Amino acid sequence: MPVIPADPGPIEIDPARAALIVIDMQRDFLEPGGFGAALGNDVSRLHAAVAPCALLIATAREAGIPVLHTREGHRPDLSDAPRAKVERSPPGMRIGDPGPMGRILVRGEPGHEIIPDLAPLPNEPVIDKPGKGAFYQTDLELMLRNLGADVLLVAGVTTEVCVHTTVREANDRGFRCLVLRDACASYFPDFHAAALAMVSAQGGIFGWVSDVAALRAALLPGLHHDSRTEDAA
Ligand code: TIU
Repeated sequence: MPVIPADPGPIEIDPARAALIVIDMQRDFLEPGGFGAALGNDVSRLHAAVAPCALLIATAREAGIPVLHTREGHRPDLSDAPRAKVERSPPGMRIGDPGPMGRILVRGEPGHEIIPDLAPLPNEPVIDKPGKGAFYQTDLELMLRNLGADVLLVAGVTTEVCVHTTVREANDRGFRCLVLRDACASYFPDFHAAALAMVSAQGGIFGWVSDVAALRAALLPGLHHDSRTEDAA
């Protein structure tokens, strides 16, 4: 059984009982003119997670681990968008307002799509969620129970908002969560670091934290080039 080095300690993962959840890697958060920018953020800060996410997704696919993608967004009539959330952005840049990628954070618009580098395969579920947590008002838990998953690999944006909320929701539902630090990103580097520290503190109060290379080496040992072996030879 693969064992992944992690904080606060190693975690054993059965690929047959695991699922990867990639959170909200959408144009609306990663590209200029979308929801993230409308909230006043420097969206370029999220780009560091793209290549690690791509390698993570490839690793899961190679290891036979189901990949699920989430998207944050609302119905075109905004009936599922709470007033408190809509009014958080300045007028003209609110959810539903027109922007360079279509109506901001609205399902079906170009900005709502997952970035092309991380496009889901046709057989991979995409879960549309109205909130920050991927379990709130979605069928994600039903899908995970049907898959027999009890451990979740979690990546995406932003670390302290949608990733954290989802990990907290999953932890309370009895899923073990392994967050891949380099496959997550935040508009605030300090918050990214603090959010990861909060997951693994107190003996792993919300879960475990590792990185994509460590996970890949454990799940796909045949593909792992181990320089230590070479050094010893
Ligand atoms: N604003 C921010 O950091 N995040 C969000 O609004 N949504 C997600 O994290 N996906």
